[in-house]
Amino acid sequence: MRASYIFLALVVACSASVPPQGTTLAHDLGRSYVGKAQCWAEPDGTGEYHIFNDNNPHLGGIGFDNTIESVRVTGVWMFYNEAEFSAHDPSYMCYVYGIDYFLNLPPQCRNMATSIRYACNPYELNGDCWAVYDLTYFRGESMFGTEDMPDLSYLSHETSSIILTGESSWTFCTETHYSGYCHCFTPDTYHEEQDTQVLDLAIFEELPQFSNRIKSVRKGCHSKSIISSSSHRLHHMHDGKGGYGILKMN
Ligand SMILES: [Ca+2]
Ligand SMILES: [Ca+2]
Repeated sequence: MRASYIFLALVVACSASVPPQGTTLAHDLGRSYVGKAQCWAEPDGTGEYHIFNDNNPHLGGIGFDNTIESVRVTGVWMFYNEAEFSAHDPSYMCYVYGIDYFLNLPPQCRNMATSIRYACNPYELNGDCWAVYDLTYFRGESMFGTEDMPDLSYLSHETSSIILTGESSWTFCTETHYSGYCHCFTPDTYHEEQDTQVLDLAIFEELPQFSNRIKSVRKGCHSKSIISSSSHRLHHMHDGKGGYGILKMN
């Protein structure tokens, strides 16, 4: 699988009162995380907080369930109403992205998160990367990669949402080894700059024509069929350093 990495559901958290724990994997791999989310239990960056560098499928395990109200993020972070990166009708899934971007969460996202997950490559902020999810709205199983992958069988070919970071387009195909019907997805949704850091991002929270049909992904644009980011977000806010989206389950 070379430079493609399957998301590991690591619990990596530290708090004001507990020394950092669980960061050894990054060191073991000779890498360090660039993705970061500081999450507070109260608005305006007040109250108890935890700093996350990687996914946490059960915030209740650190006594931090249904309480996050403000965040400061680098990278793309997903906040789910339920454990294991899940959310069901009538609840919400929220994403926040940016570079050292502070946000008081909007009402639908406050005191809601039960699991959180980072999107794409946690070791490189704007590396060319694709992430696929087996459910819409970035729920369920996930994997990401930084190179071609001729067979997305890890997700049982059930990709239903996609996030891209970096500047490269990626071509997703309905058959393995880049055959079948292929469509070019471009990271053109948001572009953030902060000092010398850049974050390019594309959000495809649904794949109406291709859900559960994608079987391979190849770097670059190898199709005349260009897929634009969908516009089904209930609400989205964007400013110079980052932004957020609110997705209502249905
Ligand atoms: Ca709270
Ligand atoms: Ca919840």
